[in-house]
Amino acid sequence: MPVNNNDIAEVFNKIADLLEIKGDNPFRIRAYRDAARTIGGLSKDASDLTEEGKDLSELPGIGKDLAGKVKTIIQTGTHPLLEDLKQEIPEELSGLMKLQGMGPKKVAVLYKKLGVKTAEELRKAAEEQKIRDLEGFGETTEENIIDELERHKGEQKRFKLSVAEQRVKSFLKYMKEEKKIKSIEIAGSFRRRKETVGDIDILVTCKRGCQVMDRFIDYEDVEKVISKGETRSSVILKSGLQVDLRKVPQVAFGAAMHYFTGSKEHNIAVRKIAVKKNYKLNEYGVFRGDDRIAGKTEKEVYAKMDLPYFEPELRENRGEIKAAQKGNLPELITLEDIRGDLHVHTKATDGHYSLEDMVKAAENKGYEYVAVSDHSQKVTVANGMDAKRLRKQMEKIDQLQDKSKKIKILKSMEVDILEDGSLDLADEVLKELDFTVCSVHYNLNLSRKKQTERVIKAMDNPFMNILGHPSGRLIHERKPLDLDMEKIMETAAEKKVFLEINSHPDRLDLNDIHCKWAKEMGVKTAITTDAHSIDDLDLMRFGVGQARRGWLEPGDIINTLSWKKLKKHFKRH
Ligand code: DGT
Ligand code: CA
Ligand code: CA
Ligand code: ZN
Repeated sequence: MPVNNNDIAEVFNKIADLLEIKGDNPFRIRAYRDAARTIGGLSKDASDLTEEGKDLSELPGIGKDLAGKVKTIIQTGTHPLLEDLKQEIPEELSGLMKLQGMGPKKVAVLYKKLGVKTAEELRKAAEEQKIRDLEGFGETTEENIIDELERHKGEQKRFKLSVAEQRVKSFLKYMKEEKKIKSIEIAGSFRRRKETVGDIDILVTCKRGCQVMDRFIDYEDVEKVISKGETRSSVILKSGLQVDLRKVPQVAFGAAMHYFTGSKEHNIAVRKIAVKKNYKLNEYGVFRGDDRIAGKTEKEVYAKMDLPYFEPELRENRGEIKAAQKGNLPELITLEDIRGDLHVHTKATDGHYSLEDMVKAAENKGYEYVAVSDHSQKVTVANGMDAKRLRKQMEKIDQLQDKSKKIKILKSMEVDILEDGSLDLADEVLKELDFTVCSVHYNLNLSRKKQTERVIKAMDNPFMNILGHPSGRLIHERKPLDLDMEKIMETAAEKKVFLEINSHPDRLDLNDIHCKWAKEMGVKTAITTDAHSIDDLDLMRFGVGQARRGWLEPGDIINTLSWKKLKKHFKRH
């Protein structure tokens, strides 16, 4: 099967997990994690790159040794090192490490003392109160474990949009080689750009004699065929992702797209309108009696309901139908509206590329501006910048700006919000920047009252411009900070602080609901990538998707403005 970047990253992460449980050298573990991140973040498949003869050891964090390992993984789907480690340590333990509060040390103790390997065994041990007496644990830890397991129930089967996107890309490429397929489109939550997807729904129309279902189940990446029929088949890919394929006649393609794009709640709301008009609406079309009066395109289906076309991201039954009936549907932001990236890291802290490389890459994307926003000291990166190093970076930016005529390089920093709500650097140096992104990176477990006060206090500082990844959550990995978001947004509106929509597919923070709230509360947002590498600059599409799900229009997003206009918004003092 085609080994894609996520597969490779997964092997490296698993190696790192198992080494960590073993208590191996932290630098070695770090090297595997960095490699996983580099490969996982590439916009081209590593297997294609090697085929083209590119030397992978030129990638940041990938030396000769790791490049060799990548090759082995591409060829075999795994690596002997991982297989050896699995002999020593049950690989399921790496799954347990994903639970909040469960580090490698704890997992190792649970395994050694209680033989716990799986989530089920962990739950049992916690419920039988066997964990509280282990060294380094306690009653609270035991209760937290049960809460965590509850929280993860059901969600484990969902896939991050970015992961699904990679699988879908390879799959579509494969299917499109069949020339008798007329059209092939993705529906479901994937089309609605939901941050995680349960499965992938695909619709095809075919010319006569097309063996589309045979081709579908013959795909190399298929692990298991759940069902195969004339018009519908379902498979599970090796990654565990389910794909449903439906063959529909051309005349019903729009109706089927409408039905299978969902959401279910949106469909039900539209069907209610159909019923009122004495029509029948289903995946085959709109019917008056036995006559199909619409079905070829989604637009004509909606038109029969006296509704306009809805962008898929709006179809969540969150008021879109009422808004449309009043003629108030938003004109959603698109990727093309974005004029620059306001959150980019370089090698000076934890990025993988130099200032020059990142600026050049942003310029190649056609951006008007790019902001260099490396970390301040307090965050847990080893080499966060103090005032002296920041000033040095500003000098470097000035020099580079002299040579770069096409792009404006903005001086910024991702400044830590300290526990007491003060910022990690003094105003004297912050005021020399064009603007700041300020984020919470540690002390994540404060009470709602304290955490909210912390962020609000930070907004008092006139040099704070953007609140970085406001909720702090990591999808499937870390729950959001306990924050009174309404209060945060009220304050942000009042103080003219902007909220970030961080496009990283693990973050997507603000989430869709909060994006919509922000707009309703008069808060503007910045869609950024938080890029740590050149390829990360392409993550913008995920943030734009999230913003669209939150009904945001170009006017709601500050980095659709020219620098000349944007500049004024950053002057709070
Ligand atoms: P997912 O896969 O959980 O991320 O979410 P979806 O929205 O892709 O849901 P899925 O795959 O179960 O079904 C695809 C679409 O099919 C769904 O968005 C709407 C439509 N659909 C499924 N079941 C029903 C139903 O019972 N009633 C209606 N009206 N539509 C349904
Ligand atoms: Ca689905
Ligand atoms: Ca489905
Ligand atoms: Zn950052």
